[in-house]
Amino acid sequence: MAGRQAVKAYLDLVSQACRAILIFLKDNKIPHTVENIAIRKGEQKTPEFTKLNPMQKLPVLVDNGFVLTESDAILKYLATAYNVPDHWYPKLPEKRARVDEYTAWNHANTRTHISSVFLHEVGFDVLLPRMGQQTNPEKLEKALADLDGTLDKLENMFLKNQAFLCGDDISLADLLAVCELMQPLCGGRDILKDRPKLLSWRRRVQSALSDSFDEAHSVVYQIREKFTAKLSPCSKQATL
Ligand SMILES: N[C@@H](CCC(=O)N[C@@H](CS)C(=O)NCC(=O)O)C(=O)O
Repeated sequence: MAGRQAVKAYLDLVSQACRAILIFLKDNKIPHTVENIAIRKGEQKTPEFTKLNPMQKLPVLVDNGFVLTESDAILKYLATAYNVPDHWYPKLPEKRARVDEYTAWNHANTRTHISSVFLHEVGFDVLLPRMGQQTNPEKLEKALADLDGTLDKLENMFLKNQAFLCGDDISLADLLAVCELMQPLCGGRDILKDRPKLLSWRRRVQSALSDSFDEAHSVVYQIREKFTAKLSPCSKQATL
């Protein structure tokens, strides 16, 4: 848009929600700059960042002085304020409502259970030691069982026999979901490996997003390498 400044996104790509924002910006060629805020260093708690977002959380978007938090709101704002293809957040009320239906459900279901798996497998020890909690195998088992129920619903209630979660084309629902479902890969865990239907869906989403998907997830692949190398007995011998 003529005369409009590039939007500024405050992100840490370890966060699933932040990756979704970056992919959306890149895929839709929305002019943007990224301010990296490292959660593991507590940079979201500095006085300067707290002024921007008193909740001390990422992501945050600033567009011409308009400050917005919450990934769901940010994605819907960008899809509405910028000229992006309609499939992301369709204007037709019923189609739009399907996307809203998933994104409302996402927070208390996919996101909650994925975060729990990630934190109890990798997050507390490797990335967030300053939170003072430790990974807990029992809590991990419980989180995995809860996640299994969520994946059943994702498959049977949302995806059904469609190509994408809300129909024939990719939408914000797929973007938020796929970034969540990639998170346990940080610990070397592919939670979709025994779910062929969801695996095919992920492949479709990945190819619809092309390079922006892998660029945003490169940090996940790096953490996975470090984490699995740490667990492997061969790598232990190699470092002895
Ligand atoms: N509902 C918010 C969640 C925000 C959130 O919890 N962000 C995490 C990263 S995924 C964060 O900034 N955590 C830092 C902290 O809790 O100190 C959204 O979707 O944007």
